[in-house]
Amino acid sequence: MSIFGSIKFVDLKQHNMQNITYNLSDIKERLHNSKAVTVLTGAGISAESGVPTFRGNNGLWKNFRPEDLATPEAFKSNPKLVWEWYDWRRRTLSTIKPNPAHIAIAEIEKRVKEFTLITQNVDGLHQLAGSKNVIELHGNIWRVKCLSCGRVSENREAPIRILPYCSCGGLLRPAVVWFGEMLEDNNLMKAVAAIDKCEFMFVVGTSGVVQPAASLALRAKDEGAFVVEVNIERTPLSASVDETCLGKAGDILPQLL
Ligand code: BV8
Ligand code: ZN
Repeated sequence: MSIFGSIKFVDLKQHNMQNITYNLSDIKERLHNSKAVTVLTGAGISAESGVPTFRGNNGLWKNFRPEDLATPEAFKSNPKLVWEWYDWRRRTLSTIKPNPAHIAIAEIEKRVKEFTLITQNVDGLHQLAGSKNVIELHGNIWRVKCLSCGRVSENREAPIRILPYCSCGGLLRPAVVWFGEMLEDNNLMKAVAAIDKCEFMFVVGTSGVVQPAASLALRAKDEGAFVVEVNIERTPLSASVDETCLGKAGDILPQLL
């Protein structure tokens, strides 16, 4: 049975923890005393690099509905439109650099005994910033997968020929996880294992809408970790975490070093 079955999608309502307000120095102290740290990031951590988020007012989805583009059905019915959207994102990304938030997370990894970064982002900016132990829950926009032979390869062409084909003649798709698609089991297993053993977790720049990623934050809380959310606004996770630091990730995270 896939790991999926074992991930309980926790009902947010169960978690109406009172927010205990901690100041940054207390968070810093807890972080530095933690042996195992996990970070979950979403599109908000790349916002200050200039990558549009998914649900913000300049969000990627503003002009499209997720079901229009990021689904296997959409790709099947209109691969050209879906590739035009990904090509536009790849071209935007090819001029973009990691921001201080990405860099701070890569620095924290160097200072912590056991560190796991779980990202929902497909932009590869964490690796560019120097993060090593990265689980890309939703895949990576710079990898492509052949629909015929299944080969996954790196492809950094920007612009990419539309439509792109594999050397075997098969049509290529972005190697990302679309809505309605299963996450790769081993990614999810690694993420859950890291969550279950961590003492401290950051949840940075995610609206907490997409599952099963959002549930990972609640699972960490259930397993006794101290969970700190960093976001410019409150989210459905805010009522369940120990602390929500309201502000830009690029301002808050570097202060923890
Ligand atoms: C699946 C890749 C099994 C493609 C993406 C319950 C259980 C299981 C499934 C579901 C469920 N409920 C619903 C589902 C279905 C679905 C889902 O979650 N739907 C949502 C919309 C309700 N989930 C799935 O389909 C997943 N698969 O469950 O398979 C299965 C299959 C069939 C049937 C049953 C079960 C697959 C989901 C993966 C989808 N792929 N991306 C691509 O990128 O093109 S998701 C996409 O959304 C991105 O990865 C993105 O990262 C992710 C989440 O969004 P966020 O990262 O949170 O971004 P967002 O814009 O929403 O928020 C940004 C946040 O940053 C905001 O809060 C903002 O305030 C903040 N911010 C902005 N600036 C800053 C900042 N914070 C700090 N500093 C700043 N400067
Ligand atoms: Zn092929």
